[in-house]
Amino acid sequence: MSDSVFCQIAQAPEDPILGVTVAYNKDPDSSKLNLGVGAYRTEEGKPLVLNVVRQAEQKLVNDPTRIKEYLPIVGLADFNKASAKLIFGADSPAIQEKRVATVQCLSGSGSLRVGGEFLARHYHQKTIYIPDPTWGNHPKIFTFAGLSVKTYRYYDPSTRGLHFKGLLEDLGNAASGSIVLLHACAHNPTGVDPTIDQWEEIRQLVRSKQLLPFFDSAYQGFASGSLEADAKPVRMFAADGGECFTAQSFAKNMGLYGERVGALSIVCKTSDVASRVESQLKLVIRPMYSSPPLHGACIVSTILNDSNLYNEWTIELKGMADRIISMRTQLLEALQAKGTPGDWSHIIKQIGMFTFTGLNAEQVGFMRKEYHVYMTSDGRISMAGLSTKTIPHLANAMHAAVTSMA
Ligand code: KET
Repeated sequence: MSDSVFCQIAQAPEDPILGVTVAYNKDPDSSKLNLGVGAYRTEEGKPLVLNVVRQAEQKLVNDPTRIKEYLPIVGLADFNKASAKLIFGADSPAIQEKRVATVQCLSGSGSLRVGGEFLARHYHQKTIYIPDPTWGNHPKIFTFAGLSVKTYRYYDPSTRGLHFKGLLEDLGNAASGSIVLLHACAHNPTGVDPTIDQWEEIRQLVRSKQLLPFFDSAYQGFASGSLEADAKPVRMFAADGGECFTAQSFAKNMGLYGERVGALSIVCKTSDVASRVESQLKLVIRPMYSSPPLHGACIVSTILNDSNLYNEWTIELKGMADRIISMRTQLLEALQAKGTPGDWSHIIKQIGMFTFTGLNAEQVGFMRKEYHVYMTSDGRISMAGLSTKTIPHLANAMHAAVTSMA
């Protein structure tokens, strides 16, 4: 047999986030704990399919008129309309004036990728500013979409809070027209969000410098438990009449991770521009994956367009958010009870799925080796993967890491 044509190919490293699950799955230890990927678990440590999702699926299965034809390139119309309403608000002038172009995409990641490629083709500025730090896939998605990626200061390790001054300086120094990626809420990985007053300052700066805001909304409802409160920053930008991009994911807030359902919305200044933008989005999507998948969009659309299911969803969503918040208190209390050195109050100040612990890569490695606790090497833990039962194990591991490796 001759050598493979790929014999020179190098072994690629695992993904920094999804690779944590790969390593976790290989670990035979029964006390192992996966706090890597941001995926919700119940108190029993099990993945959760929301009750409303089960109901919506039942409705779909029981409806004999449902068919499996291709969706249009832009996806399911009812899903697109309802998604835009969810993020911009039912009374949004931009929606009423038909200034929003919404296309169904492959979850949040696909929405970012389609938005990025559209910008690379049609926007005069090719630079996108992303926060430092940010979700690890952002720089890759935008680079492969054809944009050039720069960072703006976001997090201050000394305060474990927002580097607001640095953020304003860096965006203030960005070339006019630059694209700015903003996490709509529950910033990943830091769990640090601007206050509403800070958002207003950011908005004024963005508009005065004619920067183009691109919101990544992967956690609507997960930060505060309220869909409305978590959408506030996006709505402030949409309300000023200026243009903005939003990538929405239903992976977390409906627990539809594997269904890959999300939406890209582009708010334009006129309905005429919005319809031309939509026509060009189709030219981005068609050669990439032709059209999006049907099932997840039908589930979301069924829930968003039925007031009973919608109300039930908000309750289930609040239940998930509240459980995460209670994990924060419990972890802080467990560390305090052990007298773990350091100030851990950031655990309850941070918001959303993650705590950015401040543990370094060496401590993270120690916790994996000695305690079988898995997390990303930047010290991020998924609070959604914890339960009352597993908190003592995590607190022991953190205590040991801090005291033995300080
Ligand atoms: N944006 C952010 C900020 C984000 O954290 C994720 C996922 C996504 C977009 C994409 O999600 P999608 O499933 O494409 O809708 N974050 C978690 C999972 C992952 O890395 O894929 C995580 O950070 O663990």
